[in-house]
Amino acid sequence: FFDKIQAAPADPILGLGEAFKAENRPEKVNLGIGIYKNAQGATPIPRAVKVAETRLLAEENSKNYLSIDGVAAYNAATQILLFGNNHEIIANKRAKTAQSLGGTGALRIAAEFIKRQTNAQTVWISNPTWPNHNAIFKAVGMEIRDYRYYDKNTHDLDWDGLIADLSQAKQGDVVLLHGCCHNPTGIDPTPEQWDTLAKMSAEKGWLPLFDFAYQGFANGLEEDAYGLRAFLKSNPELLISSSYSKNFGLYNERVGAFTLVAQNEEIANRAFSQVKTIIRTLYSNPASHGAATVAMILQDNDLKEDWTKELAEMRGRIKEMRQKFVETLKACGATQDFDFIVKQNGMFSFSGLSPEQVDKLRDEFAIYAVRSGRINVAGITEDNIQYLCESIVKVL
Ligand code: PLP
Ligand code: TYF
Repeated sequence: FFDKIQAAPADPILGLGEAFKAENRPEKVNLGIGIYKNAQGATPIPRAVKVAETRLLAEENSKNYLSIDGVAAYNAATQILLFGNNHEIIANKRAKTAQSLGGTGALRIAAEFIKRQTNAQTVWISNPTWPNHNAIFKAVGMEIRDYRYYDKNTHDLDWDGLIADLSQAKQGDVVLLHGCCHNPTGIDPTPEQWDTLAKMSAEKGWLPLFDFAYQGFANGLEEDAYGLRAFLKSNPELLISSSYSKNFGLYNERVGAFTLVAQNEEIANRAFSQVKTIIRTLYSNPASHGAATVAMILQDNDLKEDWTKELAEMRGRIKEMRQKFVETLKACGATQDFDFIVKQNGMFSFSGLSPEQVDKLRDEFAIYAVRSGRINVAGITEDNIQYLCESIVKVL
């Protein structure tokens, strides 16, 4: 049965992690995979998570199955993070949320739901994007079109290209948007641009799908929801994938959520019954621990406050490293202008390094980055920044 099977290519980002682990040179620096790292280069468990986990362990008295859509309090808390307190959608019960296996799991639920239950044939995805976006929609057999996003020359959003390409999206097409902290470019639309896109979507009749994997990493939990909330004003239906891997540091607990917003409660319930059928045939019901942890934090004022504070610390460290990175590159003699790096949001920066320069950084200096030139700014520390910048300037 198996002898004719061809080997699959490695995931371009996860594969890099394996290579980094096997790297023996002690000066090695990992700017590849998108995980947060603190000033010591560690990926910590947030304080509030540790407290909640300890409490859960003491209080938990059954391992009974969760329902298909997971922990109810978690799903409710997810809607508050997305829409804001007291939003009309929550009062009118127009949204339904299912706990999922990370943001990836939520995207897969979304793709299955779109393919099986709507007439959409085509999904528009930014170019570039997180590689799994294309892979997931290809897996369910949808047609993928890309829209321009990044302007190499200005290191900024290619707004004209984006509008020109999305003008071709037809009524009923799905348009995938990064909620904030676009992966891999770090460039997000401005509030005015979000407003324009939201209006365009409503006029054209797209089905927007928001991928929200970095809420709180750009400017704050509320601020980062601007784009989504702009869309909610004029688009009665949309889909959202949430991930708590980064903002709660719960990567390996696999916590995310799929949310469906409909015109009214009756439609939302009917559509959501099909979502539950999809989940049932994928994994039946989700695991409890990560979602119970998030729910406990978001329902407890003190824990929530401490988590929000720690998230602000993470965001602040990344911003500080962006600034230092640009300054140190200059001090090391870089002649190019890298000021654009300071303006980008979240963990990632499109550095402008070519695939050949990235290869050279790895081969000659044990510095690992994605070949697209994407670097994880959170991987920069006081200890490695000088070596990193000297090496980059040599490669340039
Ligand atoms: N969407 C984007 C844009 C991401 O960068 C990631 C990365 O982790 C995900 C979704 C998936 O997140 P998760 O690890 O929760 O599956
Ligand atoms: O882009 C990143 O680095 C993160 C982590 O298949 C990631 O989003 C990368 C690849 C992948 C899953 C997660």
